[in-house]
Amino acid sequence: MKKWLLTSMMTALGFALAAPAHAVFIGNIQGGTDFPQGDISFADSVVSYIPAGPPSPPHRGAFNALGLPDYAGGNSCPNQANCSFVSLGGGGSIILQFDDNKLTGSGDAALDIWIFEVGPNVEDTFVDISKDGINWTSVGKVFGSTAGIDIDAFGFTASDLFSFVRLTDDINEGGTGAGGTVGADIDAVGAISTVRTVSVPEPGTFALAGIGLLGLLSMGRGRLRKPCAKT
Ligand SMILES: [Ca+2]
Ligand SMILES: [Ca+2]
Ligand SMILES: [Ca+2]
Ligand SMILES: [Ca+2]
Repeated sequence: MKKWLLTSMMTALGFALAAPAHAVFIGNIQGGTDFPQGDISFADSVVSYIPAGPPSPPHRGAFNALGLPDYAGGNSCPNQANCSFVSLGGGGSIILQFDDNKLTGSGDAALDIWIFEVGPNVEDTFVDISKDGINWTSVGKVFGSTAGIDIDAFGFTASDLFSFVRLTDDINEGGTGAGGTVGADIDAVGAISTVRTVSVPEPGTFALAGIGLLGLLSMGRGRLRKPCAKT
């Protein structure tokens, strides 16, 4: 069976494909770190965004904190679509969710989560994590720029699975006055220690995939069957 066909069928049936075998360095022009699980490590959706201040409209695109870091040095964005970060404002906050992965501890003092805070001003950000989006635990703060936190230091282990991260600008640090990018500026959030999660297809999807698989196998058999020798 062709490899692409097998891959497509495995994906349709909800199997996880093998994770990268080695850590991949991922960062922006201000820094980064190795992410053993690659691209999936990053936050996938915005739960809430409560800017304070607030920053100017081009710097209020909460979606700019999702996915891979992409800050390249532009500090005054023309609009949200052409911006790489979201500004929280003095004391503002954002809650991000991991959809295809979960943040975990590492079982040691290695850093587990990395916050990409960007721009010329170093702006401290409080970090809280949650398994259910309701109960939160503070894991301290990052002191601006791109930086990581070891969540094992707060009593967690590799068996703790977190889906939510809340970032809150420290109103007593960094720029607090008026300005388009007041408060911490978030480009991306990545889970260094992470597990891949696999969505479970609906029962109907399994049935359809199974029928499709049987059909493909019978087609393959038909093509491979040797023609009967003429008598
Ligand atoms: Ca992800
Ligand atoms: Ca750790
Ligand atoms: Ca700022
Ligand atoms: Ca970004």
